[in-house]
Amino acid sequence: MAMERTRVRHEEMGLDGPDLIRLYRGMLLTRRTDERSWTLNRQGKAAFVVSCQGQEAAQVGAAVHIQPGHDFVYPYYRDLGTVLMVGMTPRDQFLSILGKAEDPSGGGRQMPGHFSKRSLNIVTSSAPIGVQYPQAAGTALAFKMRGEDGVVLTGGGEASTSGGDWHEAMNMAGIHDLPVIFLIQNNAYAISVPAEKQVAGSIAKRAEGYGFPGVEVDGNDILSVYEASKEAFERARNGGGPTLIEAKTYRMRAHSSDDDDRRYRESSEIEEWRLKDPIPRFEGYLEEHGILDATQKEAIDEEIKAEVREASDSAEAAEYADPESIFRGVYAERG
Ligand SMILES: Cc1ncc(C[n+]2csc(CCOP(=O)(O)OP(=O)(O)O)c2C)c(N)n1
Ligand SMILES: [Mg+2]
Repeated sequence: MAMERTRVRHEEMGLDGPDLIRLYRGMLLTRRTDERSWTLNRQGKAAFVVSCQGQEAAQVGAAVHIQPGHDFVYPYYRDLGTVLMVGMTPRDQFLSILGKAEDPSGGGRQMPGHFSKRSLNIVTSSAPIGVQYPQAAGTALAFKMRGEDGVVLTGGGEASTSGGDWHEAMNMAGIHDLPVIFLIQNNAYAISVPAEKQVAGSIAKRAEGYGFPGVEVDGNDILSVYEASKEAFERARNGGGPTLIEAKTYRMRAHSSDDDDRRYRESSEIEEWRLKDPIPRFEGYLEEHGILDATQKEAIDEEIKAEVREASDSAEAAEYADPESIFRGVYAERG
């Protein structure tokens, strides 16, 4: 009797080798773009940057399910991996942090991390934490009223769930069974405030009170995020309503380029989490299953580094935003 080979984890999820490499490349492109952003900051060329290092799995594993230009995305400032996966480019990121006129997010006049690109239905967030949530629920309501099968992905950090906006949006989503996914990246800190001083109980379990499913996943394991998000997207697209996903992860860099995290956390804690870095962790999985070897890994990294370098050079060479444009979109212009 022929023994049937037991299917491995990714096969159970319907993923093959090329699918896994796509996820891997998404995370690596995010990491290299993020690293380059820090370099541009330290060189004095980019005034301010926000980093997503450590959170790539939580972002890429969910964003891969988005249908760009059809679904809507309401990201938060740390969602570089999300927006790159949906189709923004490393050049878009560099144009933004360098204040260049071509920046799609705000013509070089918007605070970095406030991602937007109209063609991809990526909607800019405002600076106050959590305002994206009611907007996302509203867009999901529009999809529902029009009878369209679009899905809205929104998210933020664990501290964004302490504000009223999040609860109001969760309630609306629950009442109207809206096609919206709340992806909370619980990265253990809100600037210097540890999660235990910010979050009461479990975030994931709060969904039950609003009448829809909530799941907690290992946010540093891309396959766990992928699987939970796949189910959430299918449910939303098929009229089954919202999902809350709490991805447990860790912010490996300081809050922003203006923050000194040595003042509120031990470097040993960061080192511990580095061992759970989602990228080497996924490399281990890919190697174990014969999908990636050392030579291929190096080739992919070289290719991505070259892409990022080129994007950075091209953004540096682009024109700065015209200072005269500062009031555009803010005040009415004289006719
Ligand atoms: C309403 C409001 N309060 C405070 C701030 C200042 N602020 C900016 S980011 C941040 C931390 C948010 O932490 P979290 O939601 O966990 O996201 P993370 O930065 O950790 O990814 C705070 C307090 C703000 N922008 N808006
Ligand atoms: Mg946080």
